Amino acid sequence: MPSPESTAQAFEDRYGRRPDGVWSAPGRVNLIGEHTDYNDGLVFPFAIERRTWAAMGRREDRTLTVHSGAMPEPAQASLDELGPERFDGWSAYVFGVVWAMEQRGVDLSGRTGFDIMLASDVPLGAGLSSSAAIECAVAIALNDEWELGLTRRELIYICQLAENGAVGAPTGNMDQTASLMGEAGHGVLIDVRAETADPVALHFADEGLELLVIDTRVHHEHATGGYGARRKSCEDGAAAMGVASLRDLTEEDLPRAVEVLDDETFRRVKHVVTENARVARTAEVVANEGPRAIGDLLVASHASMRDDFEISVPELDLAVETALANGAVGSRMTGGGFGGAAIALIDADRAAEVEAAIEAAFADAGFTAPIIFVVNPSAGAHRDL
Ligand code: GAF
Repeated sequence: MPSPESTAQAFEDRYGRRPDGVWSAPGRVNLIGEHTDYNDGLVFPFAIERRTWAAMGRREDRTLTVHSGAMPEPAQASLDELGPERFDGWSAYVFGVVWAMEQRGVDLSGRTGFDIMLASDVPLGAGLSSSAAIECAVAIALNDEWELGLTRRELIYICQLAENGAVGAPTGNMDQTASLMGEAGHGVLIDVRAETADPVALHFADEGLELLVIDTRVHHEHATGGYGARRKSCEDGAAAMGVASLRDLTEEDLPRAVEVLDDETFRRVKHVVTENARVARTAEVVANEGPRAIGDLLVASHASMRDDFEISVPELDLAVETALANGAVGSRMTGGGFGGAAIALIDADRAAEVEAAIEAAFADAGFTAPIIFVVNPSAGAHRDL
């Protein structure tokens, strides 16, 4: 497993000098609130202990370089020639942040470049936000190195712009918000429209609970495919209902929506509207009754994604069904869908049993073996060294 010190050492081995510092940002699990963020809605994720570390050192010229143990080739760019069309593959997550800073008003003239060494233990393509972890680690590192004084809120928008404009994935900003605003032992209750991100205590262990992640290893891609199509359906649904965004609708509007919208658009809209209500309810229930009481909300969220938003896959459904059949308090797919991971809230003393049951069910179905691990609400992005 990488650490701040091992990342600093890797930087030194590669560049022949110590880095100026090491910064890190976490991946996230979304407890509830899927595809609500780009609809100005409510989301309730938490930062996890798996992180991306960025060891950074300033250079004297205007060159930017990035190395990563996970990637065979290093990448290079120049502060004089930044633009999404110049970024190749994974380096867009790094150089895209610099480009996005410039787009949002940071003056790059007179600044010098940097070298970066990245290391990460956030699984790639598992729906745990490995991309936001890179963006946010690089953003907070540059904020310090260039003494920009940008707020976390501004860094959220910069990292989202990197994702949308440089990587080309039309996402909302849940992942960047969770990574930058997460706190140990807390979820982050996000209201995208109000631009708030409030910590809510999430003490699973106090109630003898654990949150399992079941990585189905079905890879997904948000820059192409279904994610953008779902976003477009939501925008079409809002326009047909005469509102600026689906956040303007409540469950009381659904009888009118069923009249106005075609069946598919209605079901997309219904998911978002009911999911916003489930997020608000989950935050209330967690605060008043504790996490053991949120199981039914998680299960209803999964059903809505499976049947109405149609972003689940058989592996995710099997993980959720098997977890529930083996006593999970609640379970749902997490993240953008079309693959990735499910979560299951379980009694800690049943963890081995639930894991074994899911592994056996996947083997019986002929699916690739899942990777299952426990996550805890953890600290957001920060400087380590
Ligand atoms: C992905 C996106 F990046 C988020 O912005 C969010 O829309 C999520 O899918 C679905 O809730 O993680």
